[in-house]
Amino acid sequence: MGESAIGVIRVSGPDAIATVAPLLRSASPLADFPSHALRRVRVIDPKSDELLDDALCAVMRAPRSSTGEDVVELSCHGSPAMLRLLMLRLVEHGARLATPGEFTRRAFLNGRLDLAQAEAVALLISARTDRAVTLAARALAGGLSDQVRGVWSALVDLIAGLEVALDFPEEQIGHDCAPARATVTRLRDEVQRWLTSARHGRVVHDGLTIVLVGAPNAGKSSLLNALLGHDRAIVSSVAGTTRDVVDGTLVLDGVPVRLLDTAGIDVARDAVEAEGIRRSRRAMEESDLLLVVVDGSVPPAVRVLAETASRARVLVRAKSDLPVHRETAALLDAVPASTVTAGGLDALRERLLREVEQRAAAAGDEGVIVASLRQIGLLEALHVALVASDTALGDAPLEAALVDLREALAHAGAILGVDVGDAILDHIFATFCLGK
Ligand SMILES: Nc1nc2c(ncn2[C@@H]2O[C@H](COP(=O)(O)OP(=O)(O)O)[C@@H](O)[C@H]2O)c(=O)[nH]1
Ligand SMILES: [Mg+2]
Repeated sequence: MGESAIGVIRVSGPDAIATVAPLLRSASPLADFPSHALRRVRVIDPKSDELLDDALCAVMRAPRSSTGEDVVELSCHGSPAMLRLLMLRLVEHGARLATPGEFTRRAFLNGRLDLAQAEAVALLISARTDRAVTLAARALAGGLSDQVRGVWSALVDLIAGLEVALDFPEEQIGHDCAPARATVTRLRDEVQRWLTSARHGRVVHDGLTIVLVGAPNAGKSSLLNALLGHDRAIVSSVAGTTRDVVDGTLVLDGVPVRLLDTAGIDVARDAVEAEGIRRSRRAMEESDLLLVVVDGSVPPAVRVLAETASRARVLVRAKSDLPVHRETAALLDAVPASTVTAGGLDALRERLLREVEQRAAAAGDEGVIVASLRQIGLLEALHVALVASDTALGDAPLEAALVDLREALAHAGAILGVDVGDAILDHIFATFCLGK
């Protein structure tokens, strides 16, 4: 809590109106307020009858509220002391503090949002770039839910059909696995596509970490400053100037990219430098991409090149304004750049942009979805179950395929937060009226 223009207190539950009413003085009683309309109220301390604030109040009646319950929202002035006093009085009148995420949880339990949408609320709040906001807003509007619900109902149809074929063989319904298998193959490929795009979406939301590595004095700190557009790291001709990890963030193609400057990974000359090098190595391990900086005016840093060879990396031949050393010039895939003349910096930014696109897909890509880690885990499990169902429908007995299909259904249902047992039964009895 901090000082702000407005501080909103939200009370939700069947007794919300009765709980808030004793704190308000208004032209008509709170219980008579029309739903979804703002009214000016005076807020008082019911203990002392002292005036506390001049505020706006809205009543949103169940079930047409964000939680599906009666909700009262007070927009007060943003004084932490006054808001704390109001909260205290509300608790004395029967309210309790909400647990983290409780409003969204109630919205889910009361059927206002499915689980995928409820999780999108958290993604929207934590989005750091325009692009991450767009993806989360799409998920909140039900983008992922609609897609998963499509798979879910296709699976219910399939399972229901196959169950009936198994349970009532005398009805001569029979079963031909070929159409069922074609459907499962289609679903499997569809889920595979979502997984790819959800992984892209995750990168858009979480961002990427790029670590600058290279020998001392190679020009790493100068490059960090040039890429960030301001002096973040200290640049000096004294090797070993940068001892701790320094970072800055830039946005490439709507993706937050964290750039880390390190001490480098050369042999340490003292204890502090050794610690710096240890931190550089840890940063390298946790990064998505290495920006390997090689001083073009001296023989190549063999050690650095060897140590980073197996990692995703972009090579930069720094100090390209100076005469190139013969051996370093042989590093053909290195992007030449100079922080003195700014030559090559645009090409380097372009190159980084392509690396980001590879991991996050290009901005404006309609297909990208953002999902929580839980949802990605479930999509992976759903995909595995669909692959198994697909194989089982090809050669295993129908019972075996049904086990895999039910598992797939459970994973799809878990994404949406649906209880699947009853749904299948409902569907069987609704669409297959066998009169038995
Ligand atoms: N000529 C030239 N000198 C550079 C360039 N970039 C950095 N330097 C110099 O190289 C030295 C080391 O730079 P620094 O960024 O501190 O390297 P670091 O140790 O890898 O972080 C400093 O004296 C810089 O002024 C460049 O593009 N051209
Ligand atoms: Mg440095």
